[in-house]
Amino acid sequence: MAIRKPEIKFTKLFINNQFVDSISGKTFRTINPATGEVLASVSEAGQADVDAAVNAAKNAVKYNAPWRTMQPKERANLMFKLASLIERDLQYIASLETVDNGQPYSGIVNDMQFVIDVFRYYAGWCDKIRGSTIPIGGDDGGYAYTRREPVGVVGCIIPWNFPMLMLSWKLGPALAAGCTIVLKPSELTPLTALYFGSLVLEAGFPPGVVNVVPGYGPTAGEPIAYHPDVNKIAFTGSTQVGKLIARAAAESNLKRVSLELGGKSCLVVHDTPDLAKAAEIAQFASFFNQGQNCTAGSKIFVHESIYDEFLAKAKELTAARKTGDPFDEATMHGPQIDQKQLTKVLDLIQSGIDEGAKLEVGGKADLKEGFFVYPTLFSNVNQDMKIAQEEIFGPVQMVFKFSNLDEVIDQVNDTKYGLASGIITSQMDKALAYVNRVHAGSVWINCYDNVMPQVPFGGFKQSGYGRELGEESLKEYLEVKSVICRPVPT
Ligand code: TXE
Repeated sequence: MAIRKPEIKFTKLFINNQFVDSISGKTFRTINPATGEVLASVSEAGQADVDAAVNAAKNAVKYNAPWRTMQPKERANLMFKLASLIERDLQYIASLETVDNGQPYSGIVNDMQFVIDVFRYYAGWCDKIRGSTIPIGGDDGGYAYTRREPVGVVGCIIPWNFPMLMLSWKLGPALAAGCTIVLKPSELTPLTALYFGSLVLEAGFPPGVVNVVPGYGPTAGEPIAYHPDVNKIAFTGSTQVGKLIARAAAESNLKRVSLELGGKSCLVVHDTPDLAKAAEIAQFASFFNQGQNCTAGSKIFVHESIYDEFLAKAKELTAARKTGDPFDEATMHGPQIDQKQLTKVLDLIQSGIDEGAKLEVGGKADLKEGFFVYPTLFSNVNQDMKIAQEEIFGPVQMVFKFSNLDEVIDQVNDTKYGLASGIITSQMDKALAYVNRVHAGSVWINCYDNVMPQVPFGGFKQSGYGRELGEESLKEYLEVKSVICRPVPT
């Protein structure tokens, strides 16, 4: 059962398996976006705390440290244990995330199940990471082989839109690979990552394997990105900060980098025997987590033969999305994360109106309390408008009319991003042509946002590089060492 006022048990930094105050003694406040109420004051990490966390992580990944010398199955057992502890506390963690993040509780419960699945999926990989033997010719029995070794200390910098999910997408493969972690959760949602620290301790991970340092981007994130002893950064966030991370890596120690950044994704509704179902898929694409989703399919291209009927259904569904208390079971739509995001979304909506798009539903905020923006629907949107080009990261759906699939693919690709895309059609030739031509890391046919632990996820173009999830993601946390072995010289 949901807990409306979950007790906040951990607010200090988690370094070397201990909860500690920040060295500066500074704290920052985290707020419930549904009410504006201050939830807690959390220790704020700075350079000195990051140094301490990196040092702990560096010691924990040394060749003779317990984490490096244990059997892969022991590493797997720790990860399975961690997954079971998250499962044990699912309702508490989901409640904590609901108050800190604002997504409706039911959605967060689904996220937590996904988190558990991710840790179990990667726990299964621990004893399956292997190299290869490679023939090198000759008659002396010499051979070459490769080893896959942990990349070392991984700095994970994650956003606020799916706090625990983003944590698991990085820590799952990184821990399976044998790396150690310095995690910086978003300053807007630090609470579940700190609770997670307590579960790491309870599960029995050696000290220093996982460290959690909440704080701000420039003062806690940047020191991680520039740190000479961090071997890799796994980042999810804005394209703007992604570029800063890439620069920091280049200017420091050429640490490895994987970036999961913004998007501007489209769903094409070409033809369908069930228009209501297609409209529901489009609702999920645009409005899931209040549109605060890097894969948000905010642009819906609908074939002219079904456009009028689709738009009518989209209006009805958008207007019916119940907005309000994230703990209410009927709620489909919670608040934006903070005032800054609310203002950004409202400004973009206003730009759409000013540039001549037709506002069909919503378009305004509920200013009573919290950061609520009503689900918003536009038609008559032009490709050149700001709302059609920029990532809104808010609850805005745009419905476009098209007549021919070739012309729509050019419009779908007309963006600096390339994260995700979808098509609804009963004609497989159309779907496959779409898959072939679209520039996106994930393409969904007759579904949207269908993400699972075993399937890689990531972007083309300025949506980033590297992949999360699946076997693919493990490679981001492993170095390949080539060994050439010849007989003893006689
Ligand atoms: O992101 P930031 P913000 C997009 C979305 C949103 C916009 C701004 O369009 O409206 O970005 O959101 C840390 N060095 N996405 O400002 O700043 C920061 O503390 C190191 C899409 O919240 O990128 C946080 O932990 N780290 C995205 C993380 O980066 C720094 C999810 C993300 O924050 C830093 C979130 C620095 N200089 C926003 N500055 C997605 N891909 O899902 C900030 N950070």
